[in-house]
Amino acid sequence: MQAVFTLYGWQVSSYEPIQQGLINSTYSIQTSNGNFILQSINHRIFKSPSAIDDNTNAISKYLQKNNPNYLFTHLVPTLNGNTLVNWEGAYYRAFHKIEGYALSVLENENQVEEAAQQFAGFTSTLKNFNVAQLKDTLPDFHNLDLRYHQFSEAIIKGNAQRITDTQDAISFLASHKKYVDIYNHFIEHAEVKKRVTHHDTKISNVLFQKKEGIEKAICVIDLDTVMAGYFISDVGDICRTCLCAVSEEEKDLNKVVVDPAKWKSLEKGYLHFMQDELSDFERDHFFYAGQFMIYMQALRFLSDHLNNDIYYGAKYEGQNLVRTLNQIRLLEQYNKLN
Ligand code: GN1
Ligand code: MG
Repeated sequence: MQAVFTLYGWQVSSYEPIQQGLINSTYSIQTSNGNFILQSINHRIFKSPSAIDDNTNAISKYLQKNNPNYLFTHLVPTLNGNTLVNWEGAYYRAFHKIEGYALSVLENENQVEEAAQQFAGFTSTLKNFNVAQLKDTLPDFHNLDLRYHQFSEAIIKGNAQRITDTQDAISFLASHKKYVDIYNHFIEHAEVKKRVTHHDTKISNVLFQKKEGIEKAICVIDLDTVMAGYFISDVGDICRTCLCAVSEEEKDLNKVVVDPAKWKSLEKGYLHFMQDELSDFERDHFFYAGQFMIYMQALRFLSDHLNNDIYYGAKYEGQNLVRTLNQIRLLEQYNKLN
């Protein structure tokens, strides 16, 4: 890693890994010229790191011109002016460290409203940015039709023992296929628009700051999956990760409970910036957004469990099944809001 530091011209005093996300590896770097975040991109998943780099730079350029006060994780170039580094087969990029903290679960409604507002603010700030300019960093990432197809394959070709052991979860997901039909109908509708979409609005991707006792969300991070997309992706992942006091890792399903007050705050926070943007048809799918994302995540976790954890990996045997059962429970609880 020392060689990478040299490319940036950093005199590093200390650095440590930070637990951020399931996919990339992230480090906090302290140097004599400031603090940085260095991240290596998981090249097995993101086949085109340069697409991520191009997207981040295109948005960065747009914001510097049109909205320079918007707090954004602009990329830091190397001494040679590159914002993407390929070193011994690994890809790195760096950001200035923004002071703040991320949360893995939210404790109160104010935090939910703040987080939802930040994600909505991101899309609405970029409403005049030409979304067609963005590259697909993960093609078909939130294509529910495809995710269902992958699940259908996993329940045939996957680990036979695991398939036998998860019949209840498999049946549950198969019996809720209507969410796929709604998705297919939704994306074909004339009133549905593609916008700059974050596609990973889980709660740990918002930074918070506390000033004079007041907690505020200050910016969104983790922009690898920013692509053209539908608002249901972003609203959905906020629902998935903000409404419940425990995360997707929780094994005790009795703790997976959805808080109706947090739902109200989410809606208020998101619509604060997006109310005028959404069409009536889109607005009618606000609640569906949560079903869409929780269901898709359950499909993805179970498919991965059946495929021997090739995508997400597992720190312990059955971790992706734990996540699946958690998400199924979350979906059941979420549906009680309606
Ligand atoms: C992954 O790596 P991370 O935590 O940012 C995944 C998301 C899932 C999430 C579940 C590229 O995000 O889609 O919602 O895990 N990202 C990718 O925790 O697959
Ligand atoms: Mg991510």
